[in-house]
Amino acid sequence: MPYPPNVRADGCHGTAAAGHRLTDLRRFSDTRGSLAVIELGREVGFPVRRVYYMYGAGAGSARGAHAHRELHQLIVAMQGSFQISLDNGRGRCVHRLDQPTRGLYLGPMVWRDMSDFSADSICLVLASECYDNADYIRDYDCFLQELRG
Ligand code: T46
Repeated sequence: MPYPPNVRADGCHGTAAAGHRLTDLRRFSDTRGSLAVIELGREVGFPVRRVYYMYGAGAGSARGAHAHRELHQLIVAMQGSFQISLDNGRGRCVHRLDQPTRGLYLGPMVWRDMSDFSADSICLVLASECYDNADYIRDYDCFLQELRG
């Protein structure tokens, strides 16, 4: 599945957690405020079949700790900020999402750990598939085995 044209690699080098990309969302700002756009074929390269969001993070909250076998996702910090650590079995990197105009694309087989949520954070996720528990790999050793399998 190709990346949309304006999606770029950032923050990580070489093989460090390949399978993800940061992308800048189009923004239209005027005296009324700002409007950001996520459109198929531009900011997102997969048809969106599901939208969910996380909010109300408590101090020390941690989420993720899994990878997906098939799922493609675009993650945006709509408000506030959080940290996301990525691992593709060959390299690792960490991003802090803190802008509503910055999206993080995650492809299949990337382990993610999310932490350090600000209390006001709202994390929006656009997903390529409906919820399927069988798509999750929640054991890190199994993740590595599947990568090498
Ligand atoms: C991911 C990270 C970034 C549903 O019933 N439907 C859904 O679409 C989702 C996403 C979750 N759930 C249920 C399953 C669990 O009982 O909501 C509960 C919490 O889900 P989970 O523990 O998977 O949440 P996170 O924040 O650890 O992970 C979520 C996504 O599940 C995952 O795909 O990549 O956000």
